[in-house]
Amino acid sequence: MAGERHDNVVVVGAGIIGLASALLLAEDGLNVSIVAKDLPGDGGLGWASPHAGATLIPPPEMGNQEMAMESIRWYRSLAKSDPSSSVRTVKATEYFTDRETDDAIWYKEFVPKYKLLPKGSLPPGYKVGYSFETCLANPEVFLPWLKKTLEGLGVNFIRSEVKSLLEAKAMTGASIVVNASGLGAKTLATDSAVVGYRGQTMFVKSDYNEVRLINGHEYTYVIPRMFSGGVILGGISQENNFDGTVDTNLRKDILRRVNRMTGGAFEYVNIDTDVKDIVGVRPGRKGGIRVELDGDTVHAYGFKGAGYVYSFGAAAKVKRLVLQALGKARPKL
Ligand SMILES: Cc1cc2nc3c(=O)[nH]c(=O)nc-3n(C[C@H](O)[C@H](O)[C@H](O)COP(=O)(O)OP(=O)(O)OC[C@H]3O[C@@H](n4cnc5c(N)ncnc54)[C@H](O)[C@@H]3O)c2cc1C
Ligand SMILES: *[C@@H]1O[C@H](CO)[C@@H](O)[C@H](O)[C@H]1NC(C)=O
Ligand SMILES: CC(=O)N[C@H]1CO[C@H](CO)[C@@H](O)[C@@H]1O
Repeated sequence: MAGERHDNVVVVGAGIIGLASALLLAEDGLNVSIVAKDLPGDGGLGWASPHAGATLIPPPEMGNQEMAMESIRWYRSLAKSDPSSSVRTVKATEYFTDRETDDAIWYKEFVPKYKLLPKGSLPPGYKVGYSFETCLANPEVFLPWLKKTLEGLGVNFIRSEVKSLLEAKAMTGASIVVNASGLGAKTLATDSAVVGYRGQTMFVKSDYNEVRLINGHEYTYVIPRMFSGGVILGGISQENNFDGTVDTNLRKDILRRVNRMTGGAFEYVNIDTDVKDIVGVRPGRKGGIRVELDGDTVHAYGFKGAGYVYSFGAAAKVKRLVLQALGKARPKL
């Protein structure tokens, strides 16, 4: 253990990034508190994490590849050690309508069971498709599982909306603060590059048990939801739209796209009676993910549509930076 129990760290935010960071810090022996206005078990538009799919398909063009791989390895191991967390390995098929080859797909070398699909087998209009094995979680189970695990490690949860990171430090007597506030970073870190991307999906009953996704100018997916008897159908990404009301017209559009992708697997769905809508805003940042040490603050935000993909890799980096900051802060004997 590199940390010592008397080293106090406060994490602002109880989304997947704050929880993952808190877990790795607490496992390292640090005294961790979490201060957040939204906590596992809550819904609402104040945060993104409960509304996610949540599957681990890396954005093909984004950087931070080590971070994604480290995270996927962590989920893979949890899927084996504790299935009650809702984390599972799953077959995923990814399609593109706007690229000709899989040449630029960096993770084809990393993910197990990668297989390029013959062009002739693809749905009409699709140019590239491949399948591989990855992981998924049901946030409604996984976030409370993380909270319980953290409480078991002595992590203290405080429900509070703070006006500054300094306030969170003062509240807990912490020497280091982790900024994992998602869209809150816009005000807390006075970062005007923080941007919200509205998503809308729908839950439907189904025993469909694999992930399918179009990841290009069209954003369409099916993601199984463990322990719920159904799947999430999506989606959409609307920049700087914070509208929490359901756009009922989108249901029909999503269902049409999903049926095209799956060869009509969801034709039985009646959009007026069979769906439960989900709306959430993804916390993005122009310029990409920020995991950075800044004095006695470790920033960890800007994960947009891939917070689960990067979570435990980001948390590992947060931990390294916290230990680095503590090393600096410790008096030299
Ligand atoms: C429809 C949809 C589908 C998605 N699908 C996927 C997917 O399949 N795979 C994937 O990897 N990602 C997916 N995402 C993205 C993912 O949900 C986000 O990237 C992730 O949840 C971001 O986590 P976070 O911890 O940074 O922020 P959040 O989950 O937004 O958490 C922010 C935390 O900070 C707290 N906070 C903010 N301001 C303050 C303040 N002033 N004081 C105290 N607390 C504060 C909040 O209360 C909350 O606890 C999806 C998102 C949506 C909306
Ligand atoms: C952990 O930190 C809290 C303050 O957030 C403090 O009350 C508690 O005594 C600390 N525990 C240990 C073991 O140092
Ligand atoms: C307490 C603290 O260190 N807060 C910092 C959070 O991040 C912003 C932006 O980098 C800083 O301005 C704050 O000082």
